Amino acid sequence: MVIGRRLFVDIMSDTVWFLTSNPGKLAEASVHFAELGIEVKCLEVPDGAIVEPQASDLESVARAKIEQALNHLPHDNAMLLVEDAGLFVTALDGFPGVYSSYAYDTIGNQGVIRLLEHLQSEDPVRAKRLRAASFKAVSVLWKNGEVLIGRGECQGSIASQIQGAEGFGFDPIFIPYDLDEDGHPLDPENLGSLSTHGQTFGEVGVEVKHRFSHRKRALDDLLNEWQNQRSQDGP
Ligand code: ITT
Repeated sequence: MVIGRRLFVDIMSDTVWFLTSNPGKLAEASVHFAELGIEVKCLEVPDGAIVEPQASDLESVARAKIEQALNHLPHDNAMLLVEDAGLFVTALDGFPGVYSSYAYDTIGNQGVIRLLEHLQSEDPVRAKRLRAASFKAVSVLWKNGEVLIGRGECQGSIASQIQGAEGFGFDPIFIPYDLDEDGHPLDPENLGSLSTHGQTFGEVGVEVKHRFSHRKRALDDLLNEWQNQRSQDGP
């Protein structure tokens, strides 16, 4: 569902404060909100002010961060955005998942590739299935005490080597599955109307990544959620 700018501005002020230490996430959220005429600013907090809990799901982490960040908003009507994301590799039972930051900082992209070294095939479709993974994101938006939650996923596979220097984090090892014209991911044996043609997110750049992105999907889901609530509440 496309949310029009007027409807969006109706619920939003023209600035969203994003609590993140990751400039790549900030840049991607900015692309999304710019389409709606909304500016995204980074919410600066003192060092150590936010403690990321060790939780078993992305939503709990994002909610805990919202609670802690509220005190740092510039004014009472400000809107706060928090997002927690991770890479879930099927053959590793979803690892690194909620441990993605830790895994990225310790074993890095090369380490993930090493963990999947034994999963190879001459057949490219089978190789993609063996190395299947998805990015998941949960976005939480706080506005005047109301909390909206959106979830997004991007399915794909892990490349056999690091490719590209665009983006951030696991982008250089993640190849998204093609999408059909409705934006749904296709099985790897099918060609879609939207494709990176085997390139990783690290090769295609932020604008192309955005069209597949778990981050964009989570934000779209959040806004749809808000609209559903509004229609249930009535005029
Ligand atoms: P925050 O301050 O917003 O928490 P972060 O970098 O810790 O920033 P996450 O916890 O959401 O962000 O992400 C966990 C890890 O997954 C981290 O190493 C990210 O670089 C990586 N990651 C998240 N989204 C990604 C994406 O879209 N592309 C590549 N890597 C991503």
